[in-house]
Amino acid sequence: MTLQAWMAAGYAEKNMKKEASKRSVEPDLTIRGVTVFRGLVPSEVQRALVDDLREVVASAPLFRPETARGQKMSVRMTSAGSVGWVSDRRGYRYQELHPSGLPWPQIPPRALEIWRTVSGSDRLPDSCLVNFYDADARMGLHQDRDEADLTEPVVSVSLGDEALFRLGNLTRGGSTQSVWLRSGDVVVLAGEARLIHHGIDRLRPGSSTLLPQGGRINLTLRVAR
Ligand code: MD3
Ligand code: FE
Repeated sequence: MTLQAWMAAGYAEKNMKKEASKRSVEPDLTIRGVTVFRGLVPSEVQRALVDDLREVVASAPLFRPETARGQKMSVRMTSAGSVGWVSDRRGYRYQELHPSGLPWPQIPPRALEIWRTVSGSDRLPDSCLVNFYDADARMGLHQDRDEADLTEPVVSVSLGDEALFRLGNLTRGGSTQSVWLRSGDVVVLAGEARLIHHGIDRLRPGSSTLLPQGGRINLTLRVAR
C-alpha cells in the first residue's frame, strides 16, 4: 500500500466514526478559508518524517534568520528543494543555496506524498521550509507572498509539540481567530486564504513525545518559482 493510500485509509476510517458517508480525505475544520486535516499523518509516518528531517538538517543545518533590521528570529529554519527561503541583512528571498553555499537537499518523498494527498495542485512543490520551534519560539503575524504564483497552495505539516496558530485577515489588523495545531495535523492554504495574515503565538511544551528533546517542527511545502 502506498503512503498516500495508507493515509487516506487511516484518515477515512477516523472520519467514518464521525460521518459514515465520507470516505475521501475531507478537512475536519475550515477557519477563514484555511482547511485543517486533523491527525492526517499517522504516528509511524510522523516518526519516519522526523528521520527524513534529521538527514535534511545534517546536510542543511538549521539557522536563525535575521531580519533586514538585524533582529534574529526565534524560529530556526532550513529548507529542502531546488530553492529555500532565507532572510538576512539584504532582505528575504528564495535562493538556490543554503547560507553555507551548498545546494539544499531534496524534499523528502514522504512530504511530497502529503502534498499530493491534500493540495489539489497539478504541480509539485519546489521548496519545503523546515521551521523548528523551541519552547520559547514564536512567529509574528505575517503574509506569505514571496512565491511567484500565489494561486498555488501552501501545505503545512505540524510535528511535535502543539502550537497556537493565529489567523487574521487579508489586510493588517482586525479580529483574529486561533486554533491549536497538533502533531500530524496538515493545513492547506489555498484560494483567498493563501494571503491571510497568520502566525504562531506559543507552544504547549511537553504536549508531544515525538521529538525526544521537545519542541515543534513545521514543514511548509510551496511552489516558490
Ligand atoms: C496561512 N509557518 O513558515 S504554518 C511560515 O507553523 C509560517 O511554522 C507557521 O507561517 C508555522 O511562513 C504556520 C501554516 C501556514 C503556512 C502558510 C500560510 C499558514 C498560512 C500561508 C497563508 C496563510
Ligand atoms: Fe507564513
